[in-house]
Amino acid sequence: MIKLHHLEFSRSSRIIWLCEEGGIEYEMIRYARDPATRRSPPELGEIHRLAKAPTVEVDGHVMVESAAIIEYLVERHSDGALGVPVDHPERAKYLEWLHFAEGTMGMSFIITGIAPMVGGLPDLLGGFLNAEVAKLLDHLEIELEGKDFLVADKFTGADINLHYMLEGRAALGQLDSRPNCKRYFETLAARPGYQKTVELGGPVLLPRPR
Ligand SMILES: N[C@@H](CCC(=O)N[C@@H](CS)C(=O)NCC(=O)O)C(=O)O
Repeated sequence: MIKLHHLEFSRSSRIIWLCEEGGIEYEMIRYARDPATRRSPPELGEIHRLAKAPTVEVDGHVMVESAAIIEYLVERHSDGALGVPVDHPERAKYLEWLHFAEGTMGMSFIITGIAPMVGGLPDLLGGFLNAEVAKLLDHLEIELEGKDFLVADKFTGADINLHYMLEGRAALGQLDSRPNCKRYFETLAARPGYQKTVELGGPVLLPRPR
């Protein structure tokens, strides 16, 4: 049985969602964020020195890094339905999107998502990162034209990984001018698996200060 270390308001919601939709049995251990620093608590650091969420104990390993965890659990602990087989014509595209969320998207999306909560960004850096976010969302908007899912005409782990990155964008109203991104975000959020995730793990985003 997999042990999922879940931090409230965090990326580890992705793994709840994956397990719920992929029929993967898991035990969840919950952690609260430090109310002042918003960091993970020291107890999570006892499981893995980075104290990051998600952290998963599986097959004798302690794994961090959402995309790696998704790939491993889909291949080793499910029937593979949430992945794309190695010989599928869209396998390369699946891997690209699975890793895109934390790779190319991660830095600008996370920093501009946190910025309003910590007093904003200096103009030069804000300008650079906001332009980057706009470019990446425009790219996604084109990719999603006429599609319900990123790849292979089905819901996959790549959708789960990317959806987390859109949570902050939706909260900032940045999907409103991008109909394909908005439709995609809302359609995935309406899935029973996502609803169950929020029910079990709580809201995905930290509440925003008023
Ligand atoms: N690239 C990693 C990022 C992991 C990460 O930064 N997780 C955040 C939660 S969203 C975290 O653990 N923050 C608490 C902390 O670092 O103290 C992944 O995709 O799993």
